Parts: sequence; structure tokens; C-alpha cells
Amino acid sequence: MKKRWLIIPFLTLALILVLILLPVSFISANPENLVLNGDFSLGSTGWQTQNAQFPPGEYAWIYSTDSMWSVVYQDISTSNKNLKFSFSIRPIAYDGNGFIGAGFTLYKNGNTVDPDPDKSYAYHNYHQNLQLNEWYSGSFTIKELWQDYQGTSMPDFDTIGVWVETSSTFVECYVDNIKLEPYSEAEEEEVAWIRDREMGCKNVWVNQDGDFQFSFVYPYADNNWVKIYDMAGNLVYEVDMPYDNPNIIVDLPDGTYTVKTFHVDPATPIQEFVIGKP
Ligand SMILES: [Ca+2]
Repeated sequence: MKKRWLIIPFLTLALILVLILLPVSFISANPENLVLNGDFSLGSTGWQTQNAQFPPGEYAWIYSTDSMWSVVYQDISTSNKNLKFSFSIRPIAYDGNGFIGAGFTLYKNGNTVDPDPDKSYAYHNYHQNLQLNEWYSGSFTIKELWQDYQGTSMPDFDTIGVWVETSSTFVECYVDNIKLEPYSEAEEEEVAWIRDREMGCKNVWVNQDGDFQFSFVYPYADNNWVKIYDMAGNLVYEVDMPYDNPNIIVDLPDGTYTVKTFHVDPATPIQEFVIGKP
């Protein structure tokens, strides 16, 4: 099969993105993983790769250079739109602009779902704000990522190609536990009889308009405060997000900002992290 992932426009992504990643331990086992050999226990079996090695039984070690990016990629036959993609990454080395990306491409009848390949994939980047030599895990539902990236509802497809990659600058990363699993929103809601975690930012990215876009999970019935401060500590944005739509788009000048979230106690943030864009 033609390696269609080569079309990914890395240069458009010289953005600094900060992503909230769950600890590895939050990933639970699921027997319905559609990815073959997602834990790399069988080396490279099932994967198409570029610039990758497979320490026996362990993980994929992907490494790009100044001119060659790296990837582990797998095509999966499914038309299910209710899938969650998850993976673990462990950054080993970066240069200044490198990133690690995870995403997917949709195909139908052997072609990308849109004649324009750029309208056939979605992905998310993980930047060097991640600490080196520590495992992180990330996850997203393909429907949400598609919506976030393409701004359209997901088209029908019969094959999904999933990947984890590094940009064509010097980056080294271990990759493991790649999963693509069916989920139902009803099931996820049923689990949470008792709140066992606070509202959290699931994703933040710079959208196609150059604005910060945030997606939160586990909002409270009220008092879902997001406050953003510039580097001098001045409050530049605040909002009490509604329970039924804890997603915000924030238009701020280029720069670095601190984001804090609060519930009822305005003195004690429940989450704090830094975002930036060039
Ligand atoms: Ca493994």
C-alpha cells in the first residue's frame, strides 16, 4: 500500500502545544483493541515503519533526523466511528522544534475519504514540554479529534490508518501500548457514579484560526472557572464554562501563558499549566 502518511504537513505545525496527558496507570486493559501488536511484544509485526527499531518484546523506538521523519503506522479495517485511540510515548531526545504526533487517516474503497489528502486525516502533537525519559500516555476519541482538526463531522470510512510519528527534525521517542478501542458514551457515563477526579483539561491546541482551543472533561454543575494569566501575572482571560459545553476558544496574542482552573475556592487552582504559541 502506498504510504500516504508522507503527506502530513509538518511545517504547518511549528506551534508550541501543551497537552495534558494522563499517567500511564490510567489506561485500563481492554480486550477489544483493534490494533495488532499494539504493545510491540511481537516486534514490528503488523506495523509499517520508517526510522524505527524494535527492542525485542518491548516497544517501538522511533527516531528522526534533520531530513527524515519517523513513524509506526497500521491500517485497520473498521467503519466504527466510536473508537478511542490511545498510546504511550517516552521522549528520549529532542532538538528545538521537534515534536511527536499521533493521529489517523481515513480511507474508503482504497482511497483517502476526500480527494484532498489534507482533508482525510487528523492528528495531535506532543511537544518537548514533556519531560525526557518519562512515559506519558495520551488518548482521544477519533470523532472528537476529527472535529477539532477538520472542523467537520466525521465522514464514513472503511479503513483507518493510525500512527505515532516524529517530525523531520532530530527527535527520539519510545512508543508503546497503541490501542484503538470501541467505546460507548453510555458506558463511560455509567462508570462515574461517584466523582473520583476533578474537572481537567483534556486537550489544548492552537486551532486553524491561531486561537487557543481547550477541551475539558468532568465539569461541575457550576463554577467551572478557567483563568489565563500572562507572564507578568496579569489576568488576561476568564470564563465560567457551562456544564454542558466545557470547551473554549481563546484569542490571545502570541506568547506564553499560565492557565489555572478553579471550582469553588478562588485561591486554590484545581489545575495549572502553561501554554504558548509562537
Ligand atoms: Ca510493550
